[in-house]
Amino acid sequence: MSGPPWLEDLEDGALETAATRLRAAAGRGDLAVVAAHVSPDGDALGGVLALHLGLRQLGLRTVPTVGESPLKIPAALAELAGVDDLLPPGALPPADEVDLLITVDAASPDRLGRVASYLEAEVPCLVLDHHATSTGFGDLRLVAPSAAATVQIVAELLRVLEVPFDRDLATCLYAGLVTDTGRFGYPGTDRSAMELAGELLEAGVPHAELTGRLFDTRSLGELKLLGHALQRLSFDPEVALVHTYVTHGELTGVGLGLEAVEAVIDVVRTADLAEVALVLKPAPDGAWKGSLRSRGRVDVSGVASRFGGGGHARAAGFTAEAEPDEIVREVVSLLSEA
Ligand SMILES: [Mn+2]
Repeated sequence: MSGPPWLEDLEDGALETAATRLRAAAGRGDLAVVAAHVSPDGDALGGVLALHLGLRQLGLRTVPTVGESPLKIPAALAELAGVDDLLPPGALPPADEVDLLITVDAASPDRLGRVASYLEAEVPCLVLDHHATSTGFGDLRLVAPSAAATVQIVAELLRVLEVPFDRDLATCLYAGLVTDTGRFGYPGTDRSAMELAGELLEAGVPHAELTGRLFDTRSLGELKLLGHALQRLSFDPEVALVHTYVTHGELTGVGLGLEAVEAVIDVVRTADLAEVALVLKPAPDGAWKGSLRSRGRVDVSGVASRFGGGGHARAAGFTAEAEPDEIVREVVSLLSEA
């Protein structure tokens, strides 16, 4: 069997170079900070924790982190092995004590939050990612836009390093795989993703329990928030855009943080007539954050990038300093140009 097709995206020998460097770093007892993007999803967090668990076995000292504080881990991911080792940015070692920064699923330095300061301090950086919009930061890049999930790249790197997938490590990888493939429903899902899933199941991943927690479990607050968002759902037939927003008051009213809005877009985008879905949520400084989803005909990363954001063709995000109705008008106008 040949390797996964997305390996073609990597520069020749990059995987082996990364493995060689990590082995050498482990031999020296180096310290590596392993960082997910802020507001981590299953792919980012699962990838970070899998690297943390796996590279530790080689002898590398690893510090898993997310560059934001307070760190809010989605409840479904809170039981992954290694979660308790995550350090908040304020507790991270100073740059002169860190030998390597490893970033997971982050397309640009600003997605790293406070961890980006290591880049400014010129700490060597290994990038693992699958965003086509990756900005090109880092010294050694394992970036494969055709991979369905970053954890596939993590798994391949650990395989080259001959790190065995035990149940805990496999569960971290699986959490990323099942999240970023949309339970193996998104178009990026290919044989290589399915084969990795099979291998991880064989390693003992409790997949029914994990996917139940990830996809079929909501708090009452989340359901009430969904109610608010659906109450004001709007549809623009001209550009087949379904859109809504969630206010700060609604979030505090149900005792939830901004990360709870992620689940809203997953329901809103199921609208049958919609090609594109947009959900806005309040950003800290009076601005609004937009999440865009496309059924595939429209590349929403293009729309997001016009606001200074980014993402994938089918899922992208941005921040805008305008009122929700103005942002919607702008999105409609960008979509009608497309
Ligand atoms: Mn991802």
